[in-house]
Amino acid sequence: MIEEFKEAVNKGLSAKNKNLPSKYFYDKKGDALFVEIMNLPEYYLTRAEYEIFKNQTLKIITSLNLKKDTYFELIELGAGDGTKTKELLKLLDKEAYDFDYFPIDFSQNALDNLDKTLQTEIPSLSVKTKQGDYFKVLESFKDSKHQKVILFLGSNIGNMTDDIANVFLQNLSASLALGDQLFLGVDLIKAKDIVLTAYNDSKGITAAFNLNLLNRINTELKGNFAINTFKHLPEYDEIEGIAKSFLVSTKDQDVFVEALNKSFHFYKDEKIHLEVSRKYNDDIINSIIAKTKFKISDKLTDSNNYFSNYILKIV
Ligand code: AVJ
Repeated sequence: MIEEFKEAVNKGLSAKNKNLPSKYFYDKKGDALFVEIMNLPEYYLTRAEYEIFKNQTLKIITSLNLKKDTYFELIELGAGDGTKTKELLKLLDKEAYDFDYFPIDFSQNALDNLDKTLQTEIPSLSVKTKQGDYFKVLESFKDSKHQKVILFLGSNIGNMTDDIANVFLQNLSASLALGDQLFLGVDLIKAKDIVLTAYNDSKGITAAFNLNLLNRINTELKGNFAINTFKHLPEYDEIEGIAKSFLVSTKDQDVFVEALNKSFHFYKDEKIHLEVSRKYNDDIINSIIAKTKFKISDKLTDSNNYFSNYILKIV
């Protein structure tokens, strides 16, 4: 893991257009900052998707065409704390649907916590946690002939460029069978002021979340970034529907990273690109599933029209 991080930092900071991958945001401090982000008034995504799970729970079940007498596997990629999913799990359990819930996560700790809360809140639910890489874990389902519903929520897919999302969905589609479904949560393309504010909150939590990556380089790779000489800069192109986060060097400077035995020059106003947060509509969803066996079969949207859960079915 540390070798992979080292490689990524070297490659990203040596590039002409400097960049650092957003997947490294999530260390212990980053996880805690992301929880704070989800509770920010400006960060509408989590609340919008929760509203769908809370207010349209029955509609989720009917849209997925679930039947009480047909066993299915409910598999969640990156389950987190399960706040949204719990609304669905409670109703499925109450109505005696025949299924097992398989939360998949890299973090065994996250899975243990989820398992514990589910055992107390929904004691009769069958939970089978799976730790590891999404595709390695999905491999292990290949021999099962049961109907599958995959949950991939939170617009987490938005951190992938469309090319990468395309490959991701091709791989996912290849590991599924006819009739299997993907329940995909995505943030929708909307006005610039709403999106930009979500990534530029007044308390500076999102800034700290981005700057934490420089902290990680300092502590894990013995870097000497002067954190206060970099500023958070979010951008959003309303036409293409992509939000991007950058850190900008406020002065001309060199940064030394001991683990790489290398220094990196930053000129004043030079940007490091950290994150893409793609926003979607039907056309973009159709374009990223074009080379897969998925077809849009339904979608649910919150009352503000901010966020959608698409049901993509293998046909
Ligand atoms: C968890 C990837 C959906 O892109 O909106 C929140 C992460 N970044 N604020 C997003 C994030 C800045 C978030 N995702």
